[in-house]
Amino acid sequence: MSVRIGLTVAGETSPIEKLAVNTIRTLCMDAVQAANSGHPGSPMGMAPTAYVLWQRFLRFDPDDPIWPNRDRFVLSAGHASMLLYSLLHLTGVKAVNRKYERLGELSVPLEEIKRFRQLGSKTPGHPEYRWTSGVETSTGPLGQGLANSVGMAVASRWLASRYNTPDFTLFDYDVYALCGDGCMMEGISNEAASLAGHWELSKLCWIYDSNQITIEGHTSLAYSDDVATRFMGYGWNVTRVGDANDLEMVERALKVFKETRDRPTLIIVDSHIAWGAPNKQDTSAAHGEPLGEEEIRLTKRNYGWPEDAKFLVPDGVYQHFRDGMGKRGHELREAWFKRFDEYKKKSPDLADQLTRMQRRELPEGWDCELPTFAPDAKGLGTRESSGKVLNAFAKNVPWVIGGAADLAPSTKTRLAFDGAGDFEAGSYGGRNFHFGIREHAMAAILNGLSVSKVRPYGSTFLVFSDYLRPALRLSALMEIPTIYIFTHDSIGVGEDGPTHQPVEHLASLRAIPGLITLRPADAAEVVEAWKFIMQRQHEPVALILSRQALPTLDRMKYASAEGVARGAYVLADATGGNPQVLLLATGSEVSLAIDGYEKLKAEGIRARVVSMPSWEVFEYHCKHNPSYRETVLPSRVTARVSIEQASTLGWSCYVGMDGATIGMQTFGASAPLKALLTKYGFTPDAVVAAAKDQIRKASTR
Ligand SMILES: Cc1ncc(C[n+]2csc(CCOP(=O)(O)OP(=O)(O)O)c2C)c(N)n1
Ligand SMILES: [Mg+2]
Repeated sequence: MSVRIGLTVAGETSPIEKLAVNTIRTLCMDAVQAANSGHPGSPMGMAPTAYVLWQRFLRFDPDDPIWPNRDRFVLSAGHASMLLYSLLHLTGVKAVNRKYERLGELSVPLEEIKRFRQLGSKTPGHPEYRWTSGVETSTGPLGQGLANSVGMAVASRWLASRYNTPDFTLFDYDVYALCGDGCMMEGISNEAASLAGHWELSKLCWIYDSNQITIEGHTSLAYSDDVATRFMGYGWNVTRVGDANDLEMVERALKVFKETRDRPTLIIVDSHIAWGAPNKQDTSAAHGEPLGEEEIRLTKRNYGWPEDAKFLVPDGVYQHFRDGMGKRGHELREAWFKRFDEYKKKSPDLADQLTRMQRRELPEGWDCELPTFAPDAKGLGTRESSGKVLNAFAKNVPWVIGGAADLAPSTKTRLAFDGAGDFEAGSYGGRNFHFGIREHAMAAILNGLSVSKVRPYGSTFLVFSDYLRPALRLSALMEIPTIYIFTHDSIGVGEDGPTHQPVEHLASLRAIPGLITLRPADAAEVVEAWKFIMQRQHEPVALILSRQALPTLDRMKYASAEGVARGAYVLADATGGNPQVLLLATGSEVSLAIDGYEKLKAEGIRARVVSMPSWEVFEYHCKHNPSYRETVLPSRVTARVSIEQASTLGWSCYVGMDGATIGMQTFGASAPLKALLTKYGFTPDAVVAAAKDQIRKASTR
């Protein structure tokens, strides 16, 4: 086949390269047209850049897309998903299943490109982690991928620092992220870039598709940043490719990245959206809709492509990718595994850690040093007990790493044992991270760490979970076990007032599918909560902790905290197990429920206290043990009271439409906690009154 104009190249470009680039372009155009939905413009503009990166640089073995030392490619501009799918297809990336087993079949066969955006296809609208092998992280919400890539680049450094030995370099992978104007505008990318610069993450390269077009039109509508200067200010190395079609210029820029050892690199690529489309190039019309049959024909004519051919992969193109990226990746992977075999012999302990980490398994005896807490009426904040528990097991799980958005002294998340250290520029083995006041980037970086198979946690006040919610949502969507520690979990914060008192946050976190929220009641429940969390392989958890001290309950008198693993359990029961009223509570309100229970008991009223640290875990447990719900919440007992210092949204599910909910209907206020508890009705007397009222009403139902 003859190629008339494939690329306006300055240097010599072989016909097969032009053919390969235009195959990427035309697959994208055809798939979007067939789906009658999608984003053709950016893939058409960036195909040459992506081609050079994949074919000439990326160290990626298509036969093993989860090889630990592979370079990562993140498509932060997730709407350009067809670009990634085309690359996965043309390079022959193979599928792995959920158990990390290699299946031998293509991750994205041509039929799946033809089924772009259809139900159940491997080519959903935006790239989805754990669904399409070779997709390193789910992207689409702009900016997230960029911040994820920082997490991956952190992991590259951290793993190198911890696991490379003088004889063996196991980790030295690079992380590339491709982004557009949208990613650049989003706040999260600014936070993430700032951290990447601060940490001097030289293994990180962002490639900016500067086509100056977004949905509403030219970027000048809303954007006049001098991006290069901005990134230089962050401490990045900035380089520019003045013509996205110039393969050699792209190569030179990537070489500059490879040679830069002390800072991350931003490559600004001046590109044209929908390059080659005679009527749509450089217009926002090419951003998010099919080009149209006629425009596609004209564009293909421009490319020297058969005008009516669809989903055409010309002879030689697959082979070309096999000879380039495929061969390079395969050889590197083989050599790596050979090296790893030797490494296993010399450093069996470290090798064992890496193997477990990859499979999300825990070391033997990881929990052997967990503390126990004696009954104590004064007790301690669950943030305090959590800090102790975290330190006790993190010692034995070397890849548990994390930090806070400048709140570690308050969230109690610092790892304080010998050798924990701080992650810093040039000292990359530390386990404590200082994310600064950047909650959103913190969470997305945690996700980048999670997909790199270390076990990360991050912390802030519960009220600021809103600042990172988009990334937390993606943890759940990606089914990765990122751990969020949210302290200062209610009006219990007291004097800091309503700006710092979460109200609606619990309800809104519970609304995220797949996220486990856990709000332990005392130190014993904290221990059990952490045991549960650490065994998660695919679910993120929001651990909700109090600032204020909570009594450590006497577990000889009340039930064992092991019930946490069932999400809800009977903590204190009526004599004979025949309650008149159920008191349901979580976290700091469980001891209040107990106080109410004791008062009721003294009056001869039979109450049951159900501690309910996790709705999600309870639901999951009941699904698999259907009788358990009835054991805990007998349906014949309709007198029910829920007690939680938060929005009552959702509690009717457990107390019924006629049940009582003691919670927050408004924002809180600034005052000492005692005054707030009285003002908002969190007193034993209020619990007793509600319980009696419920019993009375139930008798008339
Ligand atoms: C956080 C977020 N906000 C909004 C959107 C919707 N959206 C998708 S693409 C896009 C414009 C992106 O422009 P650019 O990155 O320049 O992509 P291009 O048009 O060049 O392909 C917007 C607003 C989104 N995906 N994520
Ligand atoms: Mg753009």
